[in-house]
Order: sequence, then C-alpha cells, then structure tokens
Amino acid sequence: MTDLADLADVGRDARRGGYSRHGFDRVERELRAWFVEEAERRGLDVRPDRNGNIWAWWGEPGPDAVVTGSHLDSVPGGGAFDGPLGVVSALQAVDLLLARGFTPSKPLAIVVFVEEEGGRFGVACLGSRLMTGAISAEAACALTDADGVTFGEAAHAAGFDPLRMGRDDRALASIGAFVELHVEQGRGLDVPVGLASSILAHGRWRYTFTGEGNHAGATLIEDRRDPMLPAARLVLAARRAATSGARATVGRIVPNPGGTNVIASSVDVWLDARADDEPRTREVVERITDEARAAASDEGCEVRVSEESWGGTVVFDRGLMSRIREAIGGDTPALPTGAGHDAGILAAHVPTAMLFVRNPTGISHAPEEFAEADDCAAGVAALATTLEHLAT
Ligand code: HGY
Ligand code: MN
Ligand code: MN
Ligand code: MN
Repeated sequence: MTDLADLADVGRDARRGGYSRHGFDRVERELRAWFVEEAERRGLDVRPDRNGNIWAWWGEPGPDAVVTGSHLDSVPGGGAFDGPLGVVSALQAVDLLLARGFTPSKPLAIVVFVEEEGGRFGVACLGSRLMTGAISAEAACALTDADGVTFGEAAHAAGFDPLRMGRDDRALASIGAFVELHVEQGRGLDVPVGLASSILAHGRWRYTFTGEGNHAGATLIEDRRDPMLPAARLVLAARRAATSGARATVGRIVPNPGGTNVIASSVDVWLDARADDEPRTREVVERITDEARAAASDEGCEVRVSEESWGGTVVFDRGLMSRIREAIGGDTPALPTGAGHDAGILAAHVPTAMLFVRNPTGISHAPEEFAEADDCAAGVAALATTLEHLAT
C-alpha cells in the first residue's frame, strides 16, 4: 500500500476523476522511471526490450524463466489498481522472497508492458502484442493518438527504436511460465485471492458515419443528413445484440466538428464487443453492423467499419494452475473474466496463469475500483509463494 501510495499523485485526472496514464505519455514514463528505480534498489537487472516493455531480472536472463508483471497505464479516468497492483505486488513478492532467504534456481523476472489499455493508441495490450507478433511493428508504429502522434514517434521519444520493434522470439523463448497478478474486475471473487480460468473473446471496432455538416437552426429536419442519428441507433443496437452473456459497449463517440449548434459532418463510434467464443462475438458484431448500415442508409449517410483489434477466447494453462494451487492452496477458486490482459496475449505462446485479488466494489475502469490492504497482502503472499514454487 506504501508503494501504491507512492504512485497516488502521479497521473490523477482532475476532470474525469481517477487516473489517466497512457503508454509513453509523461505520466506513464514517470511511473516507468519509478519502477526502474525500485527494481534497481532491489538489485534487479533492468533491461528494456525492443518493444517498449521493461524487464527486471533476478538472475541472468535465460531459458525457463519465471516471469510476473503487469502494466502501469490506465484507461481514461481509471482506478488505482488495474495494472499497478500487479507491478507493485511483483516488487513486494521479491522483497518477501529476499526476506525468506530464497535463492531462485531459475531466472526470475518482472515485466512492465506498455499501453495495455490502448487508452492512447487504441489497441489494447500493445507491448505484449508486439512482443508476440500479434501486431506487426509497422501497424503498431502507425497507430496515432488524439493529437496525431504515432506510437512509433512516442516510442522513439521514450528511447525505443521503432525499426527494431516486432516479434521477440528470444524474449518469448526465455519464459518458462508467466503469472500476472491483477485486481479482479467484477464481483466474481468472495475470498481474498483466486485464479483466472479464461478470458472472453473480445475486440474493438470503429464505425465512421459521414453525413453533411450544417446549421442546427437553419437546416430543416427533412433536409438533414445527420450522422449522429445512425450513431445513436448503433448504441441501441449494441444493447439489443448483447444477449446470453455477450457484452457490447459504446464508451466513446467523437462527433466532428463537435459544436452544440452544428449538425456533425461525421461521427466516430467505437464498439467493444465480447462473448464466450469467436463465432458468438462475430455474430453480435454482425448484427450491430447490419443495423448501423441500415440506419446510415435511412439517414442518407455513409458508414465505414474497421476492426481495430481482436483476440480469441483465452484458456489459462491448466498444468500451471494446478502447480499454483499446490503452492497456495488446492481450494483456490478459479473464475472466468470478461477483461483482457497481457497474460491473455502471452497465453498463446507460453504457459500462463493469473492471480486475482478480490475487488469488493465490483467496479473497475473507474475511480471506485478498490482492493482492501489485507487482500492485497494476501495477493503478494500468494504471488511470492507461487514464484518460489515455480523457480525452485
Ligand atoms: O479492456 C480490457 O479488458 C483490459 O483491461 N485492457
Ligand atoms: Mn484494464
Ligand atoms: Mn489491467
Ligand atoms: Mn452563426
């Protein structure tokens, strides 16, 4: 909690509430510098990778390493725990292991991934996607933020070479097991610590509706081609399409130019859709897209649809989960989650698991996200014992 308190003033968002910390912005870079200092203070060997992620090694980097970590960025106006809890807990777990006099017989590492939320460049888990080749360096570096700065430019300003980015087979080959600790993001956990069993398939889509910009007073209703109308119908279509456990969310709409007395000339709408598996998710998005197209045509508008990111269902490594249960308790519950994580990206390549810490508010991606100090301590103890077990 002291470590989290160290970070408490970094990146507060007075306007939105909570925190706005985004990949390679001033605030996230300050948090990364904090991590580097904390890792070095513990004698860890800090080595940034080629893709904007920072690794801190206990022992020589090598094969069969036991790796833990998370991210330091947030959604716009996010909570204090999503991301930082995993990083802080990793440092605290190292402290616990040092205090126990433990010497790992396998290399141990903490990794901090860049831009997990996609809050600045639009694609979630950018650092882990780059590392695993789930996104190409060209595609990642061309992503832009709201000011038109590309990810490549931001990475370069932070000391990374965009030309060296891309799938990092050496880093992947070094990982024997990856365990990410994270605050639970729903109301799914009624004990302090649990495991994640799976992640819903999920993706992001962008709809650009184009109509005709015009005067809000002088333009008769029958003369309008107002793209806000199909945008509004998309929002309602998303709610109707999300049945049987599927989720569909419109959390961001940007009208251009965005004036109270101006009929927008275009409107961008972002859809986040999630469901049990790929076909079900695609079906939900298709239904919404069909309605968006029909609505655009009814209003004399055009619509362009693009898929911004995608990830299939993730099932965490059952073997690794039972090894973790051997270490921390056979009755540790495992729960599925609708939230995405770098662990979900890594799971396609290396044995991966997640530890969840109870969230009594059931709220996440919002300032009310919370975890009790005692539960966080239980999370650190579980992580330390897990790392000890895996690195012995
Ligand atoms: O959006 C997500 O599920 C994740 O927290 N990036
Ligand atoms: Mn998140
Ligand atoms: Mn997270
Ligand atoms: Mn006027």
